[in-house]
Amino acid sequence: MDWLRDPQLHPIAAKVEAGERLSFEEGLYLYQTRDLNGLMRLANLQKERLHGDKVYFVHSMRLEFTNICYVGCTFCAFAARKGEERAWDYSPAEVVQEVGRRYLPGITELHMSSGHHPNHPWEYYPEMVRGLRAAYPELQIKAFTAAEIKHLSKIARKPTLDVLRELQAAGLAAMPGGGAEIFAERVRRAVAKNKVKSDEWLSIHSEAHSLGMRTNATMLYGHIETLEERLDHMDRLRTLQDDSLTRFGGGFHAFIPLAFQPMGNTLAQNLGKTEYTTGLDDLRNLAVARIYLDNFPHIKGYWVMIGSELTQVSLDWGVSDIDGTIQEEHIAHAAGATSPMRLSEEGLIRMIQHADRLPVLRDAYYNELQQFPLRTEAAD
Ligand code: V47
Repeated sequence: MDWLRDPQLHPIAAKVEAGERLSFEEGLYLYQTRDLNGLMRLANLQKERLHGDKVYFVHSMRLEFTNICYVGCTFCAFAARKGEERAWDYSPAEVVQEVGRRYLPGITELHMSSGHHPNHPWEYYPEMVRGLRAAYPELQIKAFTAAEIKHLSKIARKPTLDVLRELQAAGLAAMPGGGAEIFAERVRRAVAKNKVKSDEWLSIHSEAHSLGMRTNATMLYGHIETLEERLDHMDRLRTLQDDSLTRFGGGFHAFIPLAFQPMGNTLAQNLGKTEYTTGLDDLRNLAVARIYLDNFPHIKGYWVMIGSELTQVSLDWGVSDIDGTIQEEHIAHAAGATSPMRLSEEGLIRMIQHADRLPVLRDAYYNELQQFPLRTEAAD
């Protein structure tokens, strides 16, 4: 451990090397240490213990079937009111058409998350999933955040567990991790007061896990939250993941920190904030997550929000998954994301190879579909 410059990291490093769990205070210290190189190496140790040189990506398509939303989260620049010129709202048949417009052979994951539309009847949702499964049986549908599931349960006047069961029967494969924001109630009240509560978000994921569905978890950081609140968020997820692993044999696939995009939303305006998160804040956050969330298979570096260059660097900071090709994305781009709308499969492979890692194409269930070689001397 002579590579650690911060002596206070020594007991923490000893635990990481022994595969032991960190306490809350130890996790918090990872946010405070100035030995960033030491932090990076600890996160990489943990990542390599789980996955060796492998880095996963997916050939994917994103679709937001409506941006109409009545919730009013202050960080959101995506939502529109009904009747606004920039509002869109696809019928189930139009959703199938839109998928057709964006379709490329080889895409396996269809990731959908959208606004809380005030008027669609409950039947709209299972009909959409069934229509997609019939038209594109090769697509695995990862859709509906826990916030949307809560919204559907109100519309359907059914418990969230029944909503999940019926969507699963219609063909829903997995749930994305959106809508988590920050669980700490102080922050949630300020940024997402009309949306699913923290305990509800967690219990809906627990219900999905009980049905054998795998889900993801996100954390929206870089606005008004403290470092304790970031770690508290991860701590609640670690506890739920323990429970799901014990009771259902599986739970979350990936944790995805979402860097706050500061354009076109009232939260940024009220804070007078125009800066994006800094690169080292993004990297530190990923590293802390990799070390603290010892029961999560993957930490995802989300190139849409932190850019593809930093995502490539993040492969040394604990990241083992870089999401996918995406095709078209509107939530982050509405809020000022400067990344491209899509990346090619070749681009993702090259990004991983040039970090001297092994690219692995996965599907929405994290089945390994194909491995690509490590970079050779001759590769560009
Ligand atoms: O739920 C909204 C967030 C989420 C902003 O599960 C913002 O694999 C930053 O959940 N700045 C949607 N974030 C995206 C999402 C996601 C992304 C990638 C992978 C997965 C997965 C899930 O985006 C929303 C909200 O938390 N968001 N506005 C903003 N201004």
